[in-house]
Amino acid sequence: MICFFHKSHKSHIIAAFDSKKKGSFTLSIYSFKRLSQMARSALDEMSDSGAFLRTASTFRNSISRDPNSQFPVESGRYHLYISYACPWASRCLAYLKIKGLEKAISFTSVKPIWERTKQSDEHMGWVFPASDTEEPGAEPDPLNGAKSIRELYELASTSYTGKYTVPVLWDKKLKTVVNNESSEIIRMFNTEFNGIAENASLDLYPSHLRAQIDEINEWIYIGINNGVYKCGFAKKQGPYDEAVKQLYEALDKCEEILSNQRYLCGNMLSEADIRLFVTLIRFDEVYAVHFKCNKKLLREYPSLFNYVKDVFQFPGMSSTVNMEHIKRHYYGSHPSINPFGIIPQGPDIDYSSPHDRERFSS
Ligand SMILES: N[C@@H](CCC(=O)N[C@@H](CS)C(=O)NCC(=O)O)C(=O)O
Repeated sequence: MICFFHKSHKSHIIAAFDSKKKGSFTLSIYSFKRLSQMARSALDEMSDSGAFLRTASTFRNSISRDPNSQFPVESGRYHLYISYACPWASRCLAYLKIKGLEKAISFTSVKPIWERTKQSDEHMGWVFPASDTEEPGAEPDPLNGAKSIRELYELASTSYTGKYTVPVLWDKKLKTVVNNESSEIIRMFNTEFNGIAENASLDLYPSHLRAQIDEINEWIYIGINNGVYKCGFAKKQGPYDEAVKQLYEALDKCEEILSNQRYLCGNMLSEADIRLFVTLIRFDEVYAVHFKCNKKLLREYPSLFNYVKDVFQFPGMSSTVNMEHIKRHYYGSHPSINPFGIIPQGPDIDYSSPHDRERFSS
């Protein structure tokens, strides 16, 4: 789905174009009264029909191998701000680790639970700990001494009115946000840094698979990656029911593909797998309960469950999964869904246990 924004004086209009129904351009038009000052949090991204609608990212620059570009590849110049809780940020961290970019690109994780970002308003968002020891896994901002991700966006642009999301790819030299859209950051990490990446030969978006990866990404994004959020943030039964239907159709389709081959595009790991993994690893621990995705658990899909363990055990991947941050974030940061912030104890799955996926390797 592609969303087009029209900014009028009083409201934002979004026309949603569903590429699956070719030709039906104005599938739906939503009047965004509540978004008239732009969404400040995912919890506000709601259409009048009670469906969750994600707004587009704002900073869309690219790091390039071209030395004359605005953001050229340079070891040590860029920094990735993440939350271990966030699936979109985690896919960037996964690339950073599995491509061997740790020496070239530094990274910092924020605290898992959203807090007030300013005394002067009510905004709740990502904040840094005050010290290295306050929150294991999270660190104070080493570059700008910022207290929150919001502060970074405000440093980068005085006129920014969008959401204060992670990931943020930061340029230390120009002191600005290069890009805050994970689907673009992972593509840069895959190719642009190959001159300095320790694992440059790993190509997760090879030219012969690009069309297939793009096609798979689209229905997995709609049905699963964003689909779980549509289940969880729906404010009416109809949009929830529709999101659940799409989610389980997509999961069933993945199960079928993965019962015949090791990965989504055959027998090599690709971008499509990393994008699916970050949602599936959160599924039974969080989405099944918190987002009401409980028609079937991941553990009840034999191929998908073993596949998640397989990807988790790919060198570098397990270090990108901090289940404590994941659980504390979701259950602790959405009071409209879980008002008392109680964190369920289970199921505590061991993703490092043996899997059966090697049978597909030649
Ligand atoms: N399009 C963005 C989405 C990132 C995103 O939604 N991040 C969430 C965390 S999972 C966030 O930071 N939300 C802050 C908020 O909603 O205020 C991407 O893929 O990079």
